[in-house]
Amino acid sequence: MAEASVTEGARSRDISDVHDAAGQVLTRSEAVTPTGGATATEQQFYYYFNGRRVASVGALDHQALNYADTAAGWIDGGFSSWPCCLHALLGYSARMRSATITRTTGETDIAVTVNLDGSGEYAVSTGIGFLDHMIEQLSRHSLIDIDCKVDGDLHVDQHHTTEDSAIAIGEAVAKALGDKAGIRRYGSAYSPMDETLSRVALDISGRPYLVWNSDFTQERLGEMDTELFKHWFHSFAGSAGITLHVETLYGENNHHIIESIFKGLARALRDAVEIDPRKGGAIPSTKGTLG
Ligand SMILES: [Mn+2]
Repeated sequence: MAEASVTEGARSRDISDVHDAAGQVLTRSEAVTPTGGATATEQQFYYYFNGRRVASVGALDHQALNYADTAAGWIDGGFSSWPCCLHALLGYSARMRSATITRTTGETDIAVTVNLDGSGEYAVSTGIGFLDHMIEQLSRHSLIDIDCKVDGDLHVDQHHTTEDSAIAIGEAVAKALGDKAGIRRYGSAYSPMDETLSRVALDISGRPYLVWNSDFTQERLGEMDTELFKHWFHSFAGSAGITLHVETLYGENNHHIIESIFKGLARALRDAVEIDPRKGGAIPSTKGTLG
C-alpha cells in the first residue's frame, strides 16, 4: 500500500479503484496552500505509487500533468491525460507486462522472454540466420522486447526449431497479456516493402485461426525453407490465441514478401496489445472474457 507523505496540511486519500495487478494502490494527495484563502488555482495534486511521487497535477488542469516518474526517469509533460499517464506508470513503473517460457523436448531446448511494454530490444538466436532476421523485425517494429534462444535439432531439419520458436513466442505473448484487460484487442497494418504490399489483420480473440494468402517462388531464403513461414504463423496464432489474417496483395521479391509480412504482424500486434486508456481496464468483449 502506498503511503502519502507530502507537505504539512496536505490531505490524502487512496484512489482504491486505481491499482495494478498486484493490488498496489495509487495514492493521491491534495496539497492545499496553507496560507488562508486557498483557491483552486493554488492547489496541486501529487500522485504517489509505492511511496514514490509519480506525478503532480494542477487542480484546474487535470488534463495536463506536469511530470511523471517512471523507471526511465522523470518525464516532463508528454501525457495528454491522466489515463495516459496512469498507463505509463503502471506499464513502466509497476506492471511490466512480461513473461518467460522455457521448455525442453527431444527436438528443441528453448527459452523465450517477451516484454509487451518494451522498446523493441531483442536478442535472438535460433541457429537459422534468416529466422533470426525475421524475429528481430517483429521485435523492432512491435516495440515488444524479445529474447529468443533456441537450441534445436537442425541436423534433422529446420522444422522443429521454426515451429517451437513460434509456439514459445506466442505462449509468452499470451502469458504476458494475462486476462487482456484494457487492451485494444484488434490491430491491422498495410506493410509495403519496395514493390511488395502485404496486409496483416489480427484479433487477440482467444480463438486461434490463420488465413494465409501469400506464396513464394523460391524454395529457400538464405538457408531457410520458405514453406516454413506459413507454419511459423500458424504455430504463433495457435499458441497466442490470435485470429490472424495474412495476405500479400502483390509482390515479387521473396525476401521482401516475407519481411513485409513479419513487419505487418509487428505493427498490427503493437496496436492490439496496447492499453487503451478509454477502456479503463475493461475486458474488451461483451462476453466478459477473451478465451
Ligand atoms: Mn531483410
